[in-house]
Amino acid sequence: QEVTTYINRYWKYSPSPLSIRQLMDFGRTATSQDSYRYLRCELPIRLAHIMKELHHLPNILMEMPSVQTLNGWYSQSLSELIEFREKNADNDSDCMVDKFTDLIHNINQRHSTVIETMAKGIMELKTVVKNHSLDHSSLQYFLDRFYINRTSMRLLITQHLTLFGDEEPFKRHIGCINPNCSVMKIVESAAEDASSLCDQYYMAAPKVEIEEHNAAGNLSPVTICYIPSQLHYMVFELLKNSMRATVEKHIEGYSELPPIKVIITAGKEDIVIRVVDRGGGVPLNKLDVVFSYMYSTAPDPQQSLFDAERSESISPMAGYGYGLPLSRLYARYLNGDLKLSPLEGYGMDAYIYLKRFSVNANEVIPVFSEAATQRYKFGNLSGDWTCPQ
Ligand code: W6P
Repeated sequence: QEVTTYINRYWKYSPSPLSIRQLMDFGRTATSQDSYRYLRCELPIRLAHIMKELHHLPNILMEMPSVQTLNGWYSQSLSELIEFREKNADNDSDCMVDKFTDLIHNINQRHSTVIETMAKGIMELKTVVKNHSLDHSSLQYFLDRFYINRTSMRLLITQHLTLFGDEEPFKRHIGCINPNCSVMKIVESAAEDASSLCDQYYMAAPKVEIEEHNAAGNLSPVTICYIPSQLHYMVFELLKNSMRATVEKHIEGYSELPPIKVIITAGKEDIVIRVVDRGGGVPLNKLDVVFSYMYSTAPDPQQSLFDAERSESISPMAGYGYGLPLSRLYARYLNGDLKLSPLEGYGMDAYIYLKRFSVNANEVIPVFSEAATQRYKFGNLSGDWTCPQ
């Protein structure tokens, strides 16, 4: 089919990941034509890479109605981008740029419910393969890559739309990037949001105590050049989980809820946000479940809104949904990480690692290659260690 030809043609090019620094410089100096020239190449390349991967999924997953729907959206968007590009190969006129801006605005709209739709596909899959004959780790591997790819494309498109389109930019922001984002302010507002949600659910919420240590000078607040909406999403998610665990563990106690302690640190390379709770933790060997899409226990993934970019983004208090795995992807997407260290029976230490300097906050995006194919063919190779139970 036509789309397959397109995929194979654009898959031959490697994606060009940017750093937050580059995105910012670009946002400050580039014209709408520059942006248009970059995106009309880069978007089809990133799309082709993830579609190639989508087509390597086990047939059983591809056959799920929701995954078919998704595949249709991706095919449509890739075709639109490539046909636009090939019709207007050397045409940089303002009118072309405007048409392109409309096109990617529509693409962003078309893909706005991708996460919910894929979650629905996984639910459909679970009703078909009852006994988990599907390799869980391959699915996890794919979804992590699929969602990072989507995040990356949405960021590029949103940057273009806020810089050159009708989308209203924030004051002092470069597109969705705040070059001087106060980590303390983000943590405070995430704590407020989590507290009020927790309060609605349980009529109680633990206090959040926040401390800050800046190795570059104890008096200066820790700031970072980052996408505030993504940072808020990650901190909110950790705090929500800590609050839920704390309230549920101490629900029958008459003593006060132990507070959640947050410490913000800045070193030479890293900014770390540590969230410490006394919510009882989890056993180390159940940690994977907390990050699993397949074993997600949230009530109904369709009901919740997932995107960090959406201001109304609300996720349910109950169960492990997609919040933690998606938060970890946001951290990893910009070359950071999110880690959990449980103290079973006692509580959890959670860490968000961020690159302090925007030159190091590079996009980390999937590339479809031989290595990825192997991963799907053979699953997670095992057999070189014994398996303790
Ligand atoms: C707990 C258990 C848990 C899971 C995920 C995140 C935070 C926490 N805290 O006690």
